[in-house]
Amino acid sequence: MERTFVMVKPDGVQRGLVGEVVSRLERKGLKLVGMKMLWIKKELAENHYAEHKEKPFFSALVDYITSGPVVAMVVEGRNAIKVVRNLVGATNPAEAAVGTIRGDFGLDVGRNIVHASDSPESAEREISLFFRDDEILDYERADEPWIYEEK
Ligand code: D4T
Repeated sequence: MERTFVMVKPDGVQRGLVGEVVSRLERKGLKLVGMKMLWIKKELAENHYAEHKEKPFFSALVDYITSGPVVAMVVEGRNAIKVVRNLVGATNPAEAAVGTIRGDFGLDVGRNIVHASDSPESAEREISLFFRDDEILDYERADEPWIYEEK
């Protein structure tokens, strides 16, 4: 099983899409093992997006992600990192496939609704930026035998 970090960004919260995003993850069979609402401070935003520090869109990106509350999640499942990236869709919602979250709900790369980790390294880094160990819960979902043929 793999864990990944997912976040409904301020535009997703303001547009009432939290339930839609969570629902798509749950219906896929992925398990929520951590969840919180928070208002990201500048320092955490700069840390989270450190890889983009030199990019021209960096300060707009930090302003956007700190502009309102977000919902942060840890999501678990087989191949969760890749599976969630596929559910989320391409970075630019205008180009994201129909059926993905960004493809169905967005138009602008600077308002792309949701974040998801893109590798095991970034998942580990991002989970530890947003969650303490005791905020991530270990439990079985009742439908797991109906989602996975083998454990
Ligand atoms: P995040 O990290 O937000 O899930 O998005 P992605 O993983 O899909 O994409 P990314 O890291 O390449 O970009 C991070 C973030 O920057 C915004 N962005 C990106 C932007 O505003 N203008 C741009 O030209 C690019 C490439 C969107 C996502």
